[in-house]
Amino acid sequence: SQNKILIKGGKVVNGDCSFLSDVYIEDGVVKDIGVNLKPAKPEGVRVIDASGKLVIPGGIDTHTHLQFPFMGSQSIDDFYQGTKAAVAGGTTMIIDFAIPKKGCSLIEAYDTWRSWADAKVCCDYTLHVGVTWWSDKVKEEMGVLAKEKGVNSFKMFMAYKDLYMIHDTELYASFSRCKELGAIAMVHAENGDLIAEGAKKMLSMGITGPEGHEMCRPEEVEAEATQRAITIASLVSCPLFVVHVMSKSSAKAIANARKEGKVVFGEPIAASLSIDGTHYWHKDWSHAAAHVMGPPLRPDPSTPEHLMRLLANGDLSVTGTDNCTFSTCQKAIGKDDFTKIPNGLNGVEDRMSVIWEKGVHSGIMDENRFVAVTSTVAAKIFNLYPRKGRIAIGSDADIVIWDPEATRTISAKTHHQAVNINVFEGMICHGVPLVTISRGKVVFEKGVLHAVAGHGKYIPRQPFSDYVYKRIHQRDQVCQPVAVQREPYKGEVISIS
Ligand code: DUC
Ligand code: ZN
Ligand code: ZN
Ligand code: ZN
Repeated sequence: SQNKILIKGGKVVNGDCSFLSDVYIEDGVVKDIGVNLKPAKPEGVRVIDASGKLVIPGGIDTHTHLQFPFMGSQSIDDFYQGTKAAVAGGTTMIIDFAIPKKGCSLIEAYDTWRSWADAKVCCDYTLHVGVTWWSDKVKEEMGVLAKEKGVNSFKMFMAYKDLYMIHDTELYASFSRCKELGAIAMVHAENGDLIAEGAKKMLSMGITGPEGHEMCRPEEVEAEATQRAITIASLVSCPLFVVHVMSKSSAKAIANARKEGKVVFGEPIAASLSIDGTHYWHKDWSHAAAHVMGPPLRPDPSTPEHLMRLLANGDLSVTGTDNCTFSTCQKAIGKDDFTKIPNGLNGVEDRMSVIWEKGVHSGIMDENRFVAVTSTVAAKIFNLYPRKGRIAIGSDADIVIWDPEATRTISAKTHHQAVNINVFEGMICHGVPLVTISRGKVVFEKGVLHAVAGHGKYIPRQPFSDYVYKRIHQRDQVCQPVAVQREPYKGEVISIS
């Protein structure tokens, strides 16, 4: 099959600049960039005309849960369906989460997720690993994962009591360990104790529908946990990544921390940037339930545009989706009790178009910031750059030919995902992927998928020094605290027992 491709006449758009140029690809890698490129041996070279179009680094979705066993179900888009949908939408890399149950081995979770994903993925992927409990063994396993398995990001849950939640002591220990290993700490920032109390209260008031899901955990519950995570990370000087930023108040905590020079990154998701939480009050239960995710979308209708503006100005850094899809019949376990509805919604296919429409077409950000927030900054934070996240000589040929003016209407009837509902249903988006190239192969073209299970590869990542995280964040060095040198106390010690 085709391993030499010449993309002619397009505008190359990177996270920091755009220029008219051809791009020549061979054996999965960008070999040359320049005007009027002529391959030395033109035979066997496929030429793709990109005139009038943008040539962008493939999207990196920093947050998916494919075939995730969760809340008595398993998310319905598996690593094949999910990555097939990804490439149809212009995303060429996903970062999923290997999440052990409390008391279980992190390395076993990592191996399990690898065994699910490796044979199925249609594009490259890598894994964050969850820290859902704490012990010496967990600490040691984090070291093995970082040093031998290419994992430089660990996710801690401040919610999902009894299932994944850890408390401040364990957060402090796990953040310290991340710091030691040159890894980044990620948090699901919501106060799980307060959610449990709020849920009990809603149910006791007879509120059992999806609206209870939002009302039991208003945005201050997200903001409080976000602020607490920032405080803990700051005490141990660990870089922090706040996943799925859903609210103005959580975003504000992140923006403030960044202004103080703290290394904190915020990840709004496709859904929080484009739709609001009023759907939880929809009369059709299946419609309302389709939007149930943790943390919830916010009812304040000005939230999506607000988050988009913060993303444009650099207060927020990257975009994921939290793609974790459950069909209506899976969600229906919770038809009489919102606390049992499996949490999660779609996005892996639609993120790029949704952000183009709501971010670029609407005039909030330019094409370079679009590439930065959909690909480049993620590649930098997770140490994949410039292999990923940039069109440059030597980079992986994960490339999308993007039509900024064409439109498509998002619908569950035409999407490539397994799930039966699409939370972006009916949204008309400017910005359409025409051709998606993964590892130098055309995997999607003019609406037709050529994706092959197992084509993608696991991409290991190396730890970073502090300095690099600081550079990414443009942070100055902070002073290390030092103990006061003093005479030991020799007097009497009185204690009561
Ligand atoms: N939130 C979701 O909605 N789904 C998966 C896990 C999570 O934190
Ligand atoms: Zn989460
Ligand atoms: Zn609705
Ligand atoms: Zn998630």
